[in-house]
Amino acid sequence: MTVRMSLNPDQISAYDRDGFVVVEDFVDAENCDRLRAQAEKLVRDFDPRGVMSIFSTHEQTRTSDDYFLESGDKIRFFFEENAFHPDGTLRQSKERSINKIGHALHDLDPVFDQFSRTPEIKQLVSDLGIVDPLLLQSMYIFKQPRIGGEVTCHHDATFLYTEPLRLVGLWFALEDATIDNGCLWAIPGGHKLGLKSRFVRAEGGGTRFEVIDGTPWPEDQVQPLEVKKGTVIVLHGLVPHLSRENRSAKSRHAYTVHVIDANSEYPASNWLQRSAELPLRGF
Ligand SMILES: O=C(O)CCC(=O)C(=O)O
Repeated sequence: MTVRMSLNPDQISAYDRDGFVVVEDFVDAENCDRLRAQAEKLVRDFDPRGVMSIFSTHEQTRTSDDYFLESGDKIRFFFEENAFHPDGTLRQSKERSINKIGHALHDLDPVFDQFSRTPEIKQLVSDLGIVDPLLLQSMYIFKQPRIGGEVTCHHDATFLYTEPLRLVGLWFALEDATIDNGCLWAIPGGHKLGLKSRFVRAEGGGTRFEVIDGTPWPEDQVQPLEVKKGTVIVLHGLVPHLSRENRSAKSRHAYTVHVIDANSEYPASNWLQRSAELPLRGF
């Protein structure tokens, strides 16, 4: 079987220049909806009692959260920061409270596995120089109406570092993403600024940020990436990006997969680890 180039030369140049490329109509509506339905089913089957892990990109929460730390080879559910009353009960329905599901959907759920391992995606990451791909992590991000939390400016290499760095992020819009409902924003060319920090496992347990370059991001250069359902935004591991709160009445569902190269070393100090029972796989 021959598989067409997934990216044309202009798109590859844009990725090299900007650190990201927006590819419209990469996924058809039916496949977007199939993923949404499967995420809905996973949430329906999830019993939230006992799980008080509130996801936040603010470091204190992440640092203390074992539920998060052990999620690299599991399907786990993380709540919006504002999901709970002070007494620990949910402010609104479970379905409207979850921030994201992560981080091994692509290996443990058959629908996500199939979606994540198409010849088109394989070709796309190959077009970007990933020689021996491994699917490292996946996330289903809800960006709930009204309470969808902010994701502060970061690059993915902070969390998923490899040596040398070979990391491509794929962000699939499962619904239209607009400024109003919390689309991605990125700094074009910001991947050339180098690695800012690493999020690593701390020696005594928990995690810490190892700062490499403490200068702030040039956030005045950030640009909104408003995209239609079915678009994939391809992100270089070093490109700075963020998303703002969703205060609108519309959700903004997205699915992300991060791919690394088996020829690069994946450090044991990275926060995200797997047990030997579920080794990383390619396509
Ligand atoms: O989907 C979002 O709002 C942000 C996702 C993101 O930045 C990430 O997963 O690295």
